[in-house]
Amino acid sequence: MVNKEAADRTNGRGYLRIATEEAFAPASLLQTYLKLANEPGCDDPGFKSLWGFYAASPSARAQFIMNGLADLGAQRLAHMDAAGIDHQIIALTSPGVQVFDAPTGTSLAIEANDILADAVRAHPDRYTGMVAVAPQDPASAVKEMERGVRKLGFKAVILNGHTRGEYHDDPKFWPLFEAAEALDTPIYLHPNAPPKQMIEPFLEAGLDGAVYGFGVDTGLHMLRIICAGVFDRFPKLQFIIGHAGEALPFWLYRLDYMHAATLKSNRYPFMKQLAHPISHYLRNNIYITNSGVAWQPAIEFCQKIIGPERVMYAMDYPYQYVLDEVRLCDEMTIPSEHKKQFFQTNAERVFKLAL
Ligand code: 1DF
Ligand code: MN
Repeated sequence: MVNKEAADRTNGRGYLRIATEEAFAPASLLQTYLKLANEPGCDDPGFKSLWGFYAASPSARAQFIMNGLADLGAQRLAHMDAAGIDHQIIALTSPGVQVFDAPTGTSLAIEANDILADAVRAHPDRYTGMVAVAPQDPASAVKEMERGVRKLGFKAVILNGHTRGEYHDDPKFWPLFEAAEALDTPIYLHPNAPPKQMIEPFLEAGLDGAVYGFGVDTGLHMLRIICAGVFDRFPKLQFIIGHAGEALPFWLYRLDYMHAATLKSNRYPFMKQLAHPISHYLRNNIYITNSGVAWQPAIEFCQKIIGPERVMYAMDYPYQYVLDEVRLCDEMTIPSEHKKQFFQTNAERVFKLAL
């Protein structure tokens, strides 16, 4: 429906700006992160590197992020207004509750979801929530997904990278995928630092974080899920990945060629024949956001490779709160229909928004 009021709300721009990978964390959880990162027994070097830094550093960047994460009120809204962001799709920051033991993770997910739900109820025109879950206990994770979608009105599920060193292509996690498909709710596969078995060469070069490790690990994780046959089993399931598709669109030609060649030569007896080439799943089961990549060549390339109906805007607040990036995206020299899909209508459809 095109109503006049909605047109006015864009100040003549012609589209609302909906940011789709925005983060929050209860202040108490951030303190729990700090405690865990400092425990000698903490067996997750990526977590130590990430939260040992942000939760303790006096740097302006860390302070801004810590304040921004915990605030779901006036400060966040003022920052959105200053950047011209009409609406945020908000998720519990990485690694969510996936770093804890199962009972702790399960109860912290419920607590975080309740806090986010209160904020969404207070500002339904500005915020939409994603459900945090503890895949450590798949059965309770499914229950929390159902509660999040049906009772709290959340519109997606957030998965932050590996769960205690395990990737979610493991069949024990497939009940989550079955539930997401049944609920018709997309899963945002958000980065975390690489797990212990992968992180060492990243860490020793200072490249484990958002600079590179996040993207490498998340691209790998998405590919593992595709190659395990998850979308053949759940063909309606939709994932969302950020950071211009974690480089997968750029790799797509080679992925299709080499995956087929590897299968054909029977190199790995366990490797599954898929119903389609990898590119099919990118074009039918995966949405991409430009979180952290306010860069026309990358955005346009994603639109060209997987379709303008599958590429959405994200700011990655508070990690990349850069006002000039919104301007850069506004000024992209792409067809105005594609820009409206990018900033507004794709997100409205994917997250079932009624703004
Ligand atoms: C960072 C970046 C941290 C992103 C994040 O969550 C995050 C960072 C802990 O810069 O350390 O979500 N990001 O998505 O780019
Ligand atoms: Mn992010």
